[in-house]
Amino acid sequence: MNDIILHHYALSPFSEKIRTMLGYKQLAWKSVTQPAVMPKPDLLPLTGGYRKAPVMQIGRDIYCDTALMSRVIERLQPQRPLLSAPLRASCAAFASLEQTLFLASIPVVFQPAGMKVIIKRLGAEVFERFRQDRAALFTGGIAPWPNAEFSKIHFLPLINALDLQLAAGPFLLGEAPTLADFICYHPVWFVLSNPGVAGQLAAFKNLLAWAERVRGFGHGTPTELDAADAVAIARSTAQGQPFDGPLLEPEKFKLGQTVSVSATDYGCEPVIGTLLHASVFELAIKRQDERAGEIIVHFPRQGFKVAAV
Ligand SMILES: N[C@@H](CCC(=O)N[C@@H](CS)C(=O)NCC(=O)O)C(=O)O
Repeated sequence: MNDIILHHYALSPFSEKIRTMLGYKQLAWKSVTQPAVMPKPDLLPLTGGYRKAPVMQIGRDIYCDTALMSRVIERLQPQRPLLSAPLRASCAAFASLEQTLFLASIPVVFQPAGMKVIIKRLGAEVFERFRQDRAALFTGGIAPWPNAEFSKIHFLPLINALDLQLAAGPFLLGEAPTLADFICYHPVWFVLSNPGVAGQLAAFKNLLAWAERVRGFGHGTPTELDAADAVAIARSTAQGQPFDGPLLEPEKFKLGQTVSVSATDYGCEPVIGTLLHASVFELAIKRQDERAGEIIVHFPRQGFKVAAV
């Protein structure tokens, strides 16, 4: 099975980044709704511990982090390119802004008026679990839990810069969308999709028109898939996906060695397996899971660390 399977949940901004990219690429995909908080009993057998959303699956290959998913989507559907060579560094520059913009959007949404909407959507009990879950998510990594002060000094100045740049053209880097648009869209979507706080972006007319354009790409053609069926698909797929980029053995680690790979920012649960590939783009490890069978888990090289086990 070579279908794209996206493990995600409706409220997740990074998931919206990938859903919208799948829309722009006009792709069909399978949609698995995962919990917004731990435990995630049908996700962890696939990832081996990585718990963030979204996660992309193709057969027994599991892709963690939207930076890597974007590259895979571009490989699977090269038409309507998002990463053309002359704009690579510009997209990389936007990628380095992504976390600041995303983290700065959180306190905006979690102001009392926005929180009211979220509590209504999640229910008070899940919301309380959500709060505790997110406090745990931000322990052990280098990214601090974003507070109102962080948001104040970053969110509106960045939004204002995007708005000014969007006066020059329909998309951030010109006439056609690029990865930069999807990188910046999801934190804006997070605020705009919450009626309690959406009005705070009302003055940014170019940004609003652009967000409407990106929203118009839709989500492609998703079909619901049960989480347990996704695990069964992994188990029954023998064929693997290609690795991304030429081998570039990390200094201290040899292919075939048992390693742990973990994010460095937040949600840093280590995933342990045998190192299969290491390039400038990705780290891939093989692991064996009781339910899912032999799984290949892929991580971007940037933002992840490898340690010997
Ligand atoms: N760098 C990651 C960030 C993903 C991320 O922060 N996702 C949030 C949801 S939007 C998350 O995982 N929150 C905790 C959870 O859903 O369990 C990526 O690009 O995929």
